[in-house]
Amino acid sequence: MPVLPHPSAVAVAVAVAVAVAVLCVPACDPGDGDDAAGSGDDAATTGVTGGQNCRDETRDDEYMLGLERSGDQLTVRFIDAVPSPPARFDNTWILEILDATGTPVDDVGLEVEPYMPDHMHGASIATKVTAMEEPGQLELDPVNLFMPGLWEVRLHFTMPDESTDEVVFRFCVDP
Ligand SMILES: [Cu+2]
Repeated sequence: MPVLPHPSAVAVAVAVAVAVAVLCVPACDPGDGDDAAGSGDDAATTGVTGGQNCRDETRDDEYMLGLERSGDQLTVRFIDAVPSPPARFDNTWILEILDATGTPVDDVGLEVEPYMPDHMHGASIATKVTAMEEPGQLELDPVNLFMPGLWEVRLHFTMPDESTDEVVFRFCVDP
């Protein structure tokens, strides 16, 4: 008998949570004037959804030409990005791959994995990687960032000796 109230209490709590989540969609708009209540809702919603608002995103890289990120062995540098900065849907990037001494590297394999950490999904459109004439430069096309929010573009490298390295760029794309 004492067990009965618990499931119904849980059901009520879930129903309230769902109602709050639904109500939060318009209420969490950054234009909402109620700062005290609004900012709390914004923070919670941004964490869960990955953020509809890149202005508030702090985990992303600040895009610029020459932006570099390194793995254990390799450094990757942006030579070009179209569009610039990276944006929603299809992107074309030219990246330069450098070894630890800063020398361009040509003989690496690269698999590109766009991933949304907040939603735990990738992109279904595969990125084609083409070697450019310039030493160490690769064209990635398309890098498909189809959904607004924070994307990690994970670059999985395979070295000639079969060892692997990973370099990650993080970009938030607006709707
Ligand atoms: Cu997503």
